[in-house]
Formats: sequence, structure tokens, C-alpha cells
Amino acid sequence: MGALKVLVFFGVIVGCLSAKQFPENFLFGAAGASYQIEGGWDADGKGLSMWDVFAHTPGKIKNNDTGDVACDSYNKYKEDVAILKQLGLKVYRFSISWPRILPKGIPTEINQAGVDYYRNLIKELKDAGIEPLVTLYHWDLPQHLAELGGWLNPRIADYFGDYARICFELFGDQVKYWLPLNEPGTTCVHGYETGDLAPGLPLSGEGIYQCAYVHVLAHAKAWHIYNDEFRSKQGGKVGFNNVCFWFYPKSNNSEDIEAQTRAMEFGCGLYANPIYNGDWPQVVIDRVAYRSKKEGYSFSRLPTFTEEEKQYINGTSDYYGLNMYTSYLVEALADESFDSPSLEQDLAYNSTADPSWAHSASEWLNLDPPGIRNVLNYVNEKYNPGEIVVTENGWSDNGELDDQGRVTYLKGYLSNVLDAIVEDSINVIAYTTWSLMDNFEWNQGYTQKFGIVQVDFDSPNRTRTLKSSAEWYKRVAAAKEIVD
Ligand code: GBH
Repeated sequence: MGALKVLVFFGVIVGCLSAKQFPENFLFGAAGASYQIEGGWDADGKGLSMWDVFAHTPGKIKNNDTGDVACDSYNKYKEDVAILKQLGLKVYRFSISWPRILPKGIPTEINQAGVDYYRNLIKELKDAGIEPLVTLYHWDLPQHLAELGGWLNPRIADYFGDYARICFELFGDQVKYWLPLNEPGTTCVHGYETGDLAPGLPLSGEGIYQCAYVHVLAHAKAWHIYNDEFRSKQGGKVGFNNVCFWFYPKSNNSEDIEAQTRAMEFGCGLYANPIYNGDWPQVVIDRVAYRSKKEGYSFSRLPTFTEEEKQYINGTSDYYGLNMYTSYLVEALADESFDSPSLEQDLAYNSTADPSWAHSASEWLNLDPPGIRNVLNYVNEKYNPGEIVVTENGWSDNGELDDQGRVTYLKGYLSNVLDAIVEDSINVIAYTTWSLMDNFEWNQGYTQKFGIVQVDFDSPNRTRTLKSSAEWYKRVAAAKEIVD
């Protein structure tokens, strides 16, 4: 009897565990971005973007790969949608190429072929019962605007506002989830601090903060335009997006714990705090001011928001679009010199991977599934964003069809998303894995594959083939639970 009770007890426990379910209306989906998948770089009146120019510059991209053809989704979008449908996915995150709609980025000329492309794509999705989640800007800035100073010029926020308004007008009857800007953090660090992504400006210690300032203003402008001119008739949501990785202190000493705070606040917080709390994180304000002074500046390298701007930017997000991939351990470094400004010295930490974490094909990407639950809790507590969508999460390999590494990764991270929902009561409403298809991985070209669907880049047909992870993910989306 006793033994039977014990058995029944464990049976119930195991039953409960295996029955842990995603909410009934939770949306599973996949993501991609215009420059990485579309190709058609000069098709039908599209203007140049700064990524066309950057990728066409010899030496900037591995193997001098470009996005000229990429997955050819400009021509093959119906196949992409058919695959999403076949997998039972209910949300597709894609981005609009600004210069495909406005060839020079300015509202004087609207390229009808570009408008038609996105209208057709959206119609195809809706007909298949798939919700479009649309990023307005995933790094392909019109070259004309890059030449006007790009993300260093505060006027870009006004140009972006005009572009956003045109997109809301053109597509807002069909689109209910918008994200103005993809990962400002990555653009500002890699475009304007290190220079290894477009526009390739190594303006160490300075470009990043001006870029962050302009991104925050641009995001807020798009949100206000939607809020004032479209919300009442279209009823959609405009979210904030950034990449937010998890950092553990390497030891329990106070220096390393402070380094963890710096890591979170200079990464996740630099862009999120202005949007949710109306100003830069205090740690960042203090740290950059301190170092700037020691470096001999009469002002901080971090721009100051005026009171009017603080009011304008505060509270400009309807949901949080979280891009999350990996975790790091951080160890504090002491200030050594003040002779050249840099983000690295502002950060003052060393980051490493725990030896127990598996490593992907990408230098920076490690397997630490609990990291995503930590970040979800962090974001939820700090920014109180209401709804959260995990807008990117994924694993890179060499493109093998039996991609068990990706299955392991997704299983671990999705289990932690589920725990965040069920155990921590965090309101995660959707998850779009990065990415639907293998694609142009920026300065890594086609050397690292993130897709749950393989693309044959050697074939003019760009043949798509489901990987093991796609088959697995299909079963998860159907069961709304983590399956083996
Ligand atoms: C996202 O960035 C992008 O939104 C997406 O377009 C991209 O394809 C996807 O992730 C996969 O990479 O070269 O060691 O300095 C994720 C954040 C920030 C990760 C830049 C890679 C470069 C690391 N990325 N980082 S390193």
C-alpha cells in the first residue's frame, strides 16, 4: 500500500511535469530579416542600403559574400510562407527594407514594386493564418541617409518617423505587431564603436553613445506617430526590441558583482532604460561622466537628454521584443589608463564562457539555457513591460540536416521560457526562433547557419529543406509543450 502510494505520487508528479503547457493562445513562430534573406538588392527600383555598400566592399565580409541574392525570398516568399504553414507556425517576424519602399529613404518617392512585395507577403501570411510581426528597420539603412550621417545624425529620427508613418499607412490595416528598430545595441557597438558591421565606423568610445541617443529618439518618434495617428483605427502594438544577454559574476566579490551590473546596464539597459524609465541607466551616466572627465573632456561622451526629450521617450513601448542567445561570466578589470576613450574601458570587465557550456559555430554563442529565464525575470522586474515576445533565439552550426545541436539548444531554452511563464508568471506571449532559414549572417557571410530550414546557396533555386529541428519544432508547436 505504502509502495503503491509512493508510485502514484511519483506518477502524478511526472504527469504534471510532462503536462507543463504553453498558454492556449501562445504563438510559436520564426524570424528573419530583409537584407539577410530577400536578395533582389537592385530589383524593381529598390535603392541602395548601407549594407549593400558595406557587403560590396572587398574584405568586409567572410569570403566576400553578399546579400545580393541571399535566400532569394524576394522571389520565393510564397515558398517561405508555405513552409511556415507546414510547420504549424502562427507568427512570422520579418523586416521591411527601408530602401525597397523609399529608395533614398525620403518620402518624395515611394517604390510601388516594393510596396507590392510586402503587401503580397502579408496577404500570403494572413491567408495561411500566420500573424505578421514586422520590424521596420533591421540594419539596412538607405545609403543616402547613411551619407547624411546615419545613426550619428539626430535628424535620422525624423526621417525614420516619416518612413514609419508610410509603413503604418500602407500595411497597418493588416499588421498588429510592430517593432521599429532591431537591436540598437548591436548597430551602435558594431557599426559605430568597433566598425565590423555597417557602416563600419570605428569611432571608439564616442560613436556608440551618439548612436544610442539617436536610436532612442527614432524609436520614440515611431511609437508616438503610431499612438497619435494610427492606434485608434488600427489597434496594433508597437514594441521595443533589443538584444539582452545574461551575465553572471565570475566570483562573489563585490567588484565582479558590480561588473555584472555594468554588463547588463551598458548592454540591455542603455537602450531599454530610456524607453521604459525615461533616461540612461544611472550606472552608465556615472561611469561615462567619470571617465570622460579623467580623459580631459569638459562634457560626458554620453549625450544628455533634455527634460523635454525625457518626457517624449518615456513609456514608448507596448511590448518587449527580446533577442536572447547566450550568457557570459564577467570579471571586473581595474581602470588602467585614460589616454583613449573606448567602450571596452567604460565597461571594465573581461567576459568568458563557462567551460561546461557547449559552443556553437559562432565565436560568441554558448549554450546556457537558464540564461533566458534569468533575462526574462530581469527584464520583467526592471522594465515591467506587460507583454514580452521572444523575438530572436537560436543556434548556429555548419548547416547539417540532422542538427541535433540546435534541437538541444531549443529544447533547453524553450523549457526555460516555459518555466518563466508557468513558474515565474511572466507574460511571454510569443516566440519567434532565429531563424526560419539559413541566411546571410552579416560579416560572417554564409559560414554560420542559424536556420531550422536549410537553404542550398550553391543552387540557383536556393532549395529549402527541413532540418531535424524543424520537424521537432513542428511537434512542439502542435503539442504546446516540450516534446522529445
Ligand atoms: C542577431 O544579433 C541579429 O539580430 C540577427 O540579424 C543575426 O542574424 C542573429 O542575431 C545571429 O547572429 O563578432 O564576437 O564581436 C545577435 C547579437 C551581436 C551577436 C554581435 C554577435 C558579434 C560578436 N549579435 N555579435 S563578435
